[in-house]
Amino acid sequence: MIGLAVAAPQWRTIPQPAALQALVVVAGLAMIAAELWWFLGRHGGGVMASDGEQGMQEITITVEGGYAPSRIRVKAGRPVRLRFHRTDPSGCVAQVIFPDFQRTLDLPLGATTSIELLPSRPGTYPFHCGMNMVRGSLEAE
Ligand SMILES: [Cu+2]
Repeated sequence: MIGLAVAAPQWRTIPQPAALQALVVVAGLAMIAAELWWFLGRHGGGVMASDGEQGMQEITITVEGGYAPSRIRVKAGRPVRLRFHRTDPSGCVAQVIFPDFQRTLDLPLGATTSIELLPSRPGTYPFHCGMNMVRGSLEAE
């Protein structure tokens, strides 16, 4: 029976005031809500692409931590040129994928890279980084 002597408990419960417990719970829930909003929510109403030459709709998207703007509104049935300007060194955003168009675009750091797409029908066409963590959408109306 060696080593089974009663040792002092390593953990003891320190009671906290109910108000403090409630505050921790509320703060935690608020952070979860903020995180869901950040990753899943729709931020703002989207930015309209501007009209360029020969009916081309154009917009420049800055790639820095995310896509800015991330929601791009265009008119359906007309070509769109998206110019991605990547300033974010993270390899995460080195590639942008357009699943509905079966297109992939490599984004060299510090450069602006364009892609032309034709959203033939109204709808929302998502795009995302290579790991599907950074997301945006093309909304054709
Ligand atoms: Cu990524």
